[in-house]
Amino acid sequence: MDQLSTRTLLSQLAEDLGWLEAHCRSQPDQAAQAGELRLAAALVRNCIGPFLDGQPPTPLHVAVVGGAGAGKSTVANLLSGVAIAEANPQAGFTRHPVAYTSANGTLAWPAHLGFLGSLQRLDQASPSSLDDDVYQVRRIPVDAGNFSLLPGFVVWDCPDMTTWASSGYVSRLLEVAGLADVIVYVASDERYNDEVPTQFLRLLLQAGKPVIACVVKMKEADAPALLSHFQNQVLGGLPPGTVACLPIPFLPPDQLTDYAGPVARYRIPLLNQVAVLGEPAAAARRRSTMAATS
Ligand SMILES: Nc1nc2c(ncn2[C@@H]2O[C@H](COP(=O)(O)OP(=O)(O)OP(=O)(O)O)[C@@H](O)[C@H]2O)c(=O)[nH]1
Ligand SMILES: [Mg+2]
Repeated sequence: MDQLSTRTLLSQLAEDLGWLEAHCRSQPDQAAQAGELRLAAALVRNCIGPFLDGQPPTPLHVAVVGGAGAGKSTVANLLSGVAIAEANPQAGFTRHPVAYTSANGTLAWPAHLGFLGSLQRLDQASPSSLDDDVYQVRRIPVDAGNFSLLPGFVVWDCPDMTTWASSGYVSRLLEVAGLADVIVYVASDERYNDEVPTQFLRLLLQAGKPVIACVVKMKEADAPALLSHFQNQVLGGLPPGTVACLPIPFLPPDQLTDYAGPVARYRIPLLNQVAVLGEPAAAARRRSTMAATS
């Protein structure tokens, strides 16, 4: 089959899934199915489509997801090695996906129409609290004194799925979840067992996404017990696919932005896990695509 007919068929499939999703949204008890269909359409648009289109495997995409205020933007900063994402005490602050990539890194976005669905790329810098169907890309300066982002990766800081308002923007999160080659799931000490983020994690695991779970904000002394509880109570009831479960205790504010300081103890294991999942890039992308089709 030539490339044009493959693209036409895939756009048709994504469109049909979108039609089914809209149908489910109009039924009071079909919200979960609507979410599954939205993710399926995102997998077709952003993962299967670019693969069949012969797009290069890099950059690989890391999506940071979790409940409102869990610490996603903080973890996106840890991954990036620079305090560039707006961490904010207001739960539900990040309202659209923001991609972080190193200034000299490759940024070969899939060229065909339909990439990231209805999300438009912002052409000027805006706060991540902008509540619109958009995404933005922020370049991390190479001389920012950071350890730089892992080469070949883009980190996506995503909105939540737990606030009342999130029903208006959860589709933005699902769009990037479909794109992701690696999921970093952030669970905070107080809310690690909440139902909504746990069901969302289940959906991603069912879709075959490899997950690195970060349990955050606990006292350092409580980390082993909390991690074991999270593994038993939460991960124990979910499909396999969580490749690592890492603690990131609550750090004093001044340590949070000193990426060479004590935070490196937590940052480096996280980077190592991401790097392992991306090696080699072509195999990682093939794995994402195979999982999306099964
Ligand atoms: N001091 C300190 N503050 C933290 C730590 N982790 C998270 N925070 C704070 O917790 C608040 C929420 O963190 P964010 O990273 O913004 O959480 P989020 O998941 O991105 O939140 P939303 O975008 O609102 O869903 C912010 O004020 C962070 O500065 C930590 O280890 N130490
Ligand atoms: Mg945030």
